[in-house]
Amino acid sequence: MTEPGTPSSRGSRIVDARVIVTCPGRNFVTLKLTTDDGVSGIGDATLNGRELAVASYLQDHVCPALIGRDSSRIEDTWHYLYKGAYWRRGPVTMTAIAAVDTALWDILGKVAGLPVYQLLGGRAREGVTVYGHANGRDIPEVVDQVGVYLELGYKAVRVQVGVPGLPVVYGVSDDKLFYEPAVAGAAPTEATWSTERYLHHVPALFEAVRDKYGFDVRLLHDVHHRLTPIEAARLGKRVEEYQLYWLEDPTPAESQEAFRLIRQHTTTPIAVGEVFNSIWDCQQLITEQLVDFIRATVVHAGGITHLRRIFNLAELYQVRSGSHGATDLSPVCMAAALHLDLAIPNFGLQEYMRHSAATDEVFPHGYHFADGYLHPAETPGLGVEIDEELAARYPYSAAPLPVNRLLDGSVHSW
Ligand code: KDG
Ligand code: MG
Repeated sequence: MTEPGTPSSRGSRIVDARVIVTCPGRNFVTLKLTTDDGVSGIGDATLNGRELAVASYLQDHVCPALIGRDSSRIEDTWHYLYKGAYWRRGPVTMTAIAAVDTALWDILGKVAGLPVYQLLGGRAREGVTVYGHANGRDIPEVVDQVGVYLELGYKAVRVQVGVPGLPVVYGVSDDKLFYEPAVAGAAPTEATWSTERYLHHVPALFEAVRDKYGFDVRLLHDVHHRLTPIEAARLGKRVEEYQLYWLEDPTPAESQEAFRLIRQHTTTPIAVGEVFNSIWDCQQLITEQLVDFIRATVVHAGGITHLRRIFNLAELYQVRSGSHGATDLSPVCMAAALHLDLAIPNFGLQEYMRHSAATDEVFPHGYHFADGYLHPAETPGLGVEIDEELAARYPYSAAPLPVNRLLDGSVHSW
């Protein structure tokens, strides 16, 4: 047996591990690893509203332990960080592990001279179907916005509408090609919510969009964890005739068995998982086929290595992927997601919210959109870099996510 670390089994050594925090319009945390061969790889470590917790976890606890490690031992490093910390799971830990894992895949691709998807088994499809976000203060505005996305070539569109009597509603903003819920300031802003008003209003949105555009476009909707299981069941049943591609996060998923009740009442497909950070968050959801799409993502679910494990389990139960891809997931995460999306057999759909021009400049990347699909770069590694000089010009600026309250003042899920 070859001893770990003997020359025949060895990749290059990590000699530098650095955390870069930048705010080109919104905060991003990036880990950059460099080897003794001068090869660098990057990983996204952004946890929206809690960025500095991950930066510190990496800087203070992970980076020192990475120096001298063999960069090719991706699986070993994953377990070294997961089991070695003793304290398992959780968004901060799993985002930090994800950043290391992603950077190591990037390095491996560069060393091999191959795009990462080739290392994952190669292309299982021609492109990654993505969905865009049509939103508006009222139904006619959303209907118009759906038209904008169809013109751009999108084959799937998420629709979100303002609710009469509620001043701010998740997913509805003046920005149309991207949406940023985190608001600059030390303390969170507050929103108000009425389930009754929402449930009364939202079915009319689907009716209007289907009336205008027919059934060729995939339609999605994000409930953003705001309903109880029986309310979600009612909504799913009510909108069945509009044939949604998925209804997202209908109820909080800490209790996985809650989804059984929704399932008993409706055939509307269910997607869940953007806040999941490990396979244990969705084991029951998958093995009991309580959902149709798993929306966990590279940056928050332990990197390419662990997310692939989740998708592999899901494949056994005909559950497809539907990875989260909002603007708070940096272009580094998006690039990594695309390589995985291209290679797994049970890909469903990928969220794609465009980044601002400033973000794209800080993270030059080779992935591109064409005719409803995203295509990863064909260059070795992930095909995304960070312009550190430019990044340094945008210092961190606190921006927490909002807190949500019912009309009587009770704190509700946001
Ligand atoms: O940071 C939170 C956002 O990423 C989230 O609110 C976006 O729900 C979201 C989605 O589906 O994109
Ligand atoms: Mg969502």
